[in-house]
Amino acid sequence: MSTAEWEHFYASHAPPAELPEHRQQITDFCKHHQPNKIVLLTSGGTTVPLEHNTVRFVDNFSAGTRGAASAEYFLDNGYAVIFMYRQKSLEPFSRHFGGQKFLDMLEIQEKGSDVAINVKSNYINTIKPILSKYKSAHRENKILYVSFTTVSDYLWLLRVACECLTSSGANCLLYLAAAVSDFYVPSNEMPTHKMQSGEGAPVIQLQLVPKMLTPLVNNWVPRAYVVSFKLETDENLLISKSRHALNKYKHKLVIANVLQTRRHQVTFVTPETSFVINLNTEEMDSGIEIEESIVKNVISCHKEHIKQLDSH
Ligand code: 9Z3
Repeated sequence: MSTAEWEHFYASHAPPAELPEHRQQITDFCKHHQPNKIVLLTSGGTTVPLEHNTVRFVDNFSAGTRGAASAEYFLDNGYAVIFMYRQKSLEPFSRHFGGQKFLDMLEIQEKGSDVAINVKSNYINTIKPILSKYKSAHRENKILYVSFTTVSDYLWLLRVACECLTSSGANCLLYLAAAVSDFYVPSNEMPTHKMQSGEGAPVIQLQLVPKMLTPLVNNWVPRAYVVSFKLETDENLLISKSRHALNKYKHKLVIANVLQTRRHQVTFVTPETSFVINLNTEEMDSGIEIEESIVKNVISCHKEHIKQLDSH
């Protein structure tokens, strides 16, 4: 993908209205945390609108579980976290209480006209550690939430976040777990208004989204440690495609996973090696999450990267 194609994408897609505000927030956050380690973590899927006044869009499966869980483990390990996530996808901490779970944890106690709502005693030990981590991350300004919805919002926000992070140099880690659409409908080919069924079945021509990793690795954050994720449904393609990505984009680590087994198995692929991280049934049943090991291993790779850059 040439630079021209890449720039063409930005030139033909208006930035999201909130971008200047996000730029300010990210700049302030980076300044506040310098010279400590900081991770830009992307999470959740992107949409591809089919109309400018969007009624319909193409989406993908990602709920943002990987990203939201990983953010908590980065915080546990002392990183400041820029959590760049798909609006309404899972968020760190609150992910534990989604759907009816939270309501099930509460009980109403009434004594005359006094009403109290309490956490059921058998849930206190579950809620307390999560709540204390949430409170301290917020009190210490350790996490910044910035959201996107469409693939073009995502690409704008990613570039701006990288621009703000350049000054963090090797202390910056990029953990690109979002499931970003490979295809989109170019802005100038989209109808303004809702497509009308009376006009017959629409023929929609999708185009390739330019790969952002080339400018990101080479120009935007050249000293950062960049980790991308590779998702396949055919296990036979997983390692070869990850190696291909490393060769093409020249970053340091691809975490490869298969859709069906992603909760309990991933493969770390570096230019020289590859190794598998696995959870067994017992570990899964006891509530251990694979993101804990993923983050631990990524952090030790990042440490090594900083050491190498410092010695040059
Ligand atoms: C991943 O592979 C993530 O691990 C998942 C996590 C999206 C599978 P969930 O959100 O799932 O926990 O449900 N993310 C990257 C997927 C991706 O689109 N990668 C591109 C590719 O495979 C490269 S950027 O080509």
